[in-house]
Order: sequence, then structure tokens, then C-alpha cells
Amino acid sequence: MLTNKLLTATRRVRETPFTPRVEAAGVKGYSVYNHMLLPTVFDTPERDYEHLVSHVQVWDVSCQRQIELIGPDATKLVQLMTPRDLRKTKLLQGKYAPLCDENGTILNDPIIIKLESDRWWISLADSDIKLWAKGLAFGQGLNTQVFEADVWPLAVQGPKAETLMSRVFGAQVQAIRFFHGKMLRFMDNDMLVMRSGWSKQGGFEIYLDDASLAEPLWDALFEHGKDLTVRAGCPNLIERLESGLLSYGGDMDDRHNPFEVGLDRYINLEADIDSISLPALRQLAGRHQRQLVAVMFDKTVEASDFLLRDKGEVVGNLTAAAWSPRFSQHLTYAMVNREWLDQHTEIEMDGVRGKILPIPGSY
Ligand code: THG
Repeated sequence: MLTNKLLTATRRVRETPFTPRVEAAGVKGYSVYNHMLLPTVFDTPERDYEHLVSHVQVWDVSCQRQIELIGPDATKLVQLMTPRDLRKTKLLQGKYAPLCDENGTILNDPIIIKLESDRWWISLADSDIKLWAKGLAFGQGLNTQVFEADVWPLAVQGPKAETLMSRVFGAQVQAIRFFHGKMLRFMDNDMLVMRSGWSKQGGFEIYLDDASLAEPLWDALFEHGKDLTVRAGCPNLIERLESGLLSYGGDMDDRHNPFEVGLDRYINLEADIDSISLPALRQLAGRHQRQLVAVMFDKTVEASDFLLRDKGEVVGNLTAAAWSPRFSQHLTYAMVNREWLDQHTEIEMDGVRGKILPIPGSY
């Protein structure tokens, strides 16, 4: 099925039920995410971006795998895994919640979705959380099943997403609040539709749980979206940087804690909950030595080494960079030394001036 032979197709790199349509749409590149294909470009990153911020795109984000926890102790297990207080989560509500280990280190930054009182999905970023969850369940003697569900999320993103989704699923989609979901009907099947997605252009994610409906669903979105200029798309580096979204494995990984990357906004240090990372995180609060920030440069900086330099002195590492059409600036994310950060709001790298800003921020 793969046409881009730079990535050899093997059974370890999993296709998705949408792959035939993604291929037919002319995908130009893939990445591998949770051992599954993730499209990365359809035209050019710049043209994909312009289309995303103007129209509506359909994204195969099946690689956002769902780890399902089900059983009497499922709620206990999911709360052990995250320092975000999940007690008030409503049915079919999602919460962006870091997963941290006993040292307060970030293992993943998923969306956690409550399906039933004793049934949860952890909608993963790219790391092998099923093994950690199974180990915890076994080690703690919890009565919970842990498995990767046969679910393939399809995102519909862009300013015209609500119009398109209303045509396919009915006007009910308009009543869905941000990070909440509804079970909606498509071809006599109920599927979870949530207002979410890895862009800030507005949109929804459809949690498809019947692979045989993948191509009919894709085709319905394209048939109803012709006049909306619908096309295939994928998470876009330029858009996500402008929107302040973090990428696990890129901007952060299991060497960082939530304070260093601004995810402490999504944890509840004071909550009276049983979460294995909270004791360590309470100790770490305010003590971190480095910080992820946005650095906006007047002109493109050539940092082939991905080092951030201030007048020649290395002060941090770039984690991502792209030219931003919205700000007409070269927008980068960088992990910087906090002592240096406390004394600087500007930087000069290879003669190019940059401004240092928080993520997410009003750049
Ligand atoms: N959708 C689903 N699963 C996912 C992602 C997704 N798993 C992997 C990855 N993306 C997880 N990372 C993020 C990061 C940010 C957001 C969503 C997923 C996000 N954040 C909002 C913000 O930053 O403003 C809101 C967070 C909140 O208020 O709770 O949307 O995209 N299914």
C-alpha cells in the first residue's frame, strides 16, 4: 500500500483503515506514531497550512491510539496515572492531562476521555503507555482490563469543520462543547464525536470503531464538502506552533516534568487524589531549572545544529521551528536555562533579533 518507499512497509508499521483513501489523496510523506502511519504532508507544509486555516480538512489521526481501561478499578487506575484531578469528569468529556511517573516525569500528554463510570480511553500521544498501564494494574492488584481499543480517530479540522460535520452527522454537532462528545449516528452506527483536535482552527474528532465504515465515512465527508473545498490534511507544524500546541517526543519527553513545559496548568497539586506522581510534583513545584518558551525571530535563523545562541553563547536547544505567516516571524520553540530566562526577554542569534514569549501566548 505504501507508495513512498523511503519508509519501508512492514507489519510493525501499522496501516489504518483510512490508508487507502490517504494514498488516493496523494499523501507525500508519513511519520510513524504509536507504531502506526501518520501522514505529514499532502502538498507542501505551507500550502497545507494555508488550506487548513481557510477551509476544512480530513485528517487520518488513527495513530492517536486509545488505551481502554475497563472494570471496577478503571477509575482508580486512570487517576493513579495522571496528576490532573479527574473526579468531576462528565461522561463523554475529554481532559488534556499529562501522564507522569513516580518522579513527576512526563510519560505522555494524552486526552483522557470518560466513556462510562468504569470505562476510560486514554487518547495517546506517541509513547507506549499500554505497557505502563498493564504493569501498574498488575502491580497494584487492580481489577481492570487494559488494552488498545480497535478505534481509529478521524479529525475534521478548519473553520468550515462545523458546517461539514453538520451535513454528515446532523445539526446536533453544533451543540457539542469544546472537549465534550456525543454519540452520533452514521450509517446506522453510533460513534463518538468530540469537539477537539490538534489545531486551533476549530473542529471535531470522530472515534471510528468499525473499520468497515472508514472508507464510507471518508467518502461522505468529501461528498458533502465539495463546495467547502474539503481536502485531506494532517497535523501541521506551522499551525501547531502558532497555536501553542506541544508535541510529545519533540518539545518534551521522559526527561521533562510538567513545570518545564507549561503543562503544570493541567495538574492539580492541591487535590486530594491518589496519583503516583503528585508527591514528587509537589516537591518539584517552582524548582525547575529550564523552561520551554517561544522565540520569535525577525528573520529566519539557520540553526542546523538546533542550538539556541545569544550573541554566540549557547543558552538552550530549539525543539521546533517554522516560518509563521500569521506573525511574519520565524517562530521557534526552545528549551532554555531558567536563570538566563529570568534576565532576558530578547535574544540575538547570528545577528537576528528574537523575542522570548511564553507558550501558549499572544505572540
Ligand atoms: N486528539 C486526540 N488525541 C490526541 C491528540 C488530539 N492524542 C495525542 C495528542 N493530540 C495529545 N496532545 C494534545 C495537546 C493539546 C490539545 C490536545 C491534545 C489541546 N489543548 C487545548 C489547548 O492547549 O488549548 C485545550 C486543553 C484543555 O483545555 O484541556 O487541544 O489532538 N483525540
